[in-house]
Amino acid sequence: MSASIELRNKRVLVIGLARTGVATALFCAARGARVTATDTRTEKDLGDTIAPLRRAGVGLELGGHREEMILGADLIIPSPGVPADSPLLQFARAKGVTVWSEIELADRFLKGRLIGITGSNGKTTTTSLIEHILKNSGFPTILAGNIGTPLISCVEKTNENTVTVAELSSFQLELIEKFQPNISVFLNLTPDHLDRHHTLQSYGAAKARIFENQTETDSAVLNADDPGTTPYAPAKPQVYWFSRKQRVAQGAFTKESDILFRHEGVEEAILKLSDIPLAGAHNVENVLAAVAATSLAGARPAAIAKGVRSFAGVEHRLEFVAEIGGVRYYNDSKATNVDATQKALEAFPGRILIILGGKDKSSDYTVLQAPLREKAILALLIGAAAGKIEMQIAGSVAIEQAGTLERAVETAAHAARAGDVVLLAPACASFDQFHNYEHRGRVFKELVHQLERQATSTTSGGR
Ligand code: UMA
Ligand code: ADP
Repeated sequence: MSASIELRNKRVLVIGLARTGVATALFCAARGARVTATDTRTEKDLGDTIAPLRRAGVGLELGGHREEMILGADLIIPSPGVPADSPLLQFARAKGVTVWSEIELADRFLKGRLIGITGSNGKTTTTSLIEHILKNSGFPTILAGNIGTPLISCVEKTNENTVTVAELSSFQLELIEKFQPNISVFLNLTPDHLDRHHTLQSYGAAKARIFENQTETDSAVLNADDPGTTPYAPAKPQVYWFSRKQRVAQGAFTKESDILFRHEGVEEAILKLSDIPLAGAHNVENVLAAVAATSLAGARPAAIAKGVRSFAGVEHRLEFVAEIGGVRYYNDSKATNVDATQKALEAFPGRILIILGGKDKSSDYTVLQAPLREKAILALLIGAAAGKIEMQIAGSVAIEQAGTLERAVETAAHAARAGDVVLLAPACASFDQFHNYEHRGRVFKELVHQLERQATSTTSGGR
């Protein structure tokens, strides 16, 4: 945790009025700051969300941002959705105005300990698992951050005993100053959000800022098997590794059928690989990271093992939906980048009918050629990226241009036979056809449940 600051009478400008902005403006106003909040959306677009701000005396500038607002501010807190290199924020920096993300502000007020988790994929799963293990070990925990609850909205609930487990995105980490988790986890680095960060290097550097202010009394957990993250190993905090492939000097690793934690030369068996209830090697990595972080936080091996065994997974992440006529359906709608889709393909032995497509994020789908050739029997393409994907995976697997999710599920159900897997792991964002990935996942599940109902009624009707 970093040093607190006095907000009384500070002129704070909050940019963006969704979850982060509303929580931040209310927090600052409650501490006596003179808060102005601005959004490109109009009052009509924002609807009821701004009523509490008005009641708290927050000044509102809606329907756009003006440079004059910058000149009148001591501190600017943009929402994660506001690009850090936007002309407005560049202007603020040029004028010497402090620009912080909301996690920087929150960290100055949080009590207790903070565990921060970042990476390209697996953040939500690992953050949820760490919190689940610690809560079941008897620690008073809070789950927050990029997972959907702004860290700032949790500050009041913390005390000296609290362990706050926070998912952290590159958008949040790129605008920190003294943010300092007690335990940091950097899971992996693969291409994503290149529309915002432009290069993998600047995306990785933003994430690696999680270590920047940690000291010798803090711990950092990194993936020894991921060449994307190992170069970011920090000098100051105690470094712990996790690995599926090798014994590590300090940290968590697999040995035959066991997961062990090694600390100060002592190795302790924590659980069996067969205890992990989630599919896929990538989930073994998430469990290893969680074993390291929770061991460092003080959880006992038996409690960690119990926590892993009882973890139900998170909705829309390789989520089992139903088995119909021997065909298993999985919803991995959160596979919004190529790496996550590749991991989903690797999680099954073969004969996969995969639904791909949606809104492209300047991704390179040629990476999918090899796993598709090896594991898939049919790719059903949907959404705006379907044309690009077809060009980039051509020749690796049979392709069907399905257009919509409805058509893709229908076609897959006809083409699949007992033993096959129908997998929604689209490698794209959802915004071309859905509100978000949750919406896409829910629509998929409903379509599968419709098939299930039809199958049941056909079976019972035939009796
Ligand atoms: N806006 C402006 N000016 C701009 C840009 C946006 O006023 O130049 C306004 C928009 O009109 C809108 C608001 O800003 O009203 C949107 O802000 P936001 O997108 O930051 O929305 P929040 O609800 O505050 O959500 C953010 C995170 N969003 C993003 O990172 C894009 C949420 O992560 C996070 O859960 C939440 O804070 C709480 O911490 C979402 C996400 O997609 C789930 N994250 C990315 C990911 O996981 O891949 C990083
Ligand atoms: P994030 O919060 O980083 O987006 P999630 O846990 O929500 O991570 O998972 C996002 C997608 O990545 C899902 O498709 C999931 O199956 C996949 N995934 C989960 N863990 C990993 C991992 N360690 N490496 C690669 N992909 C992963």
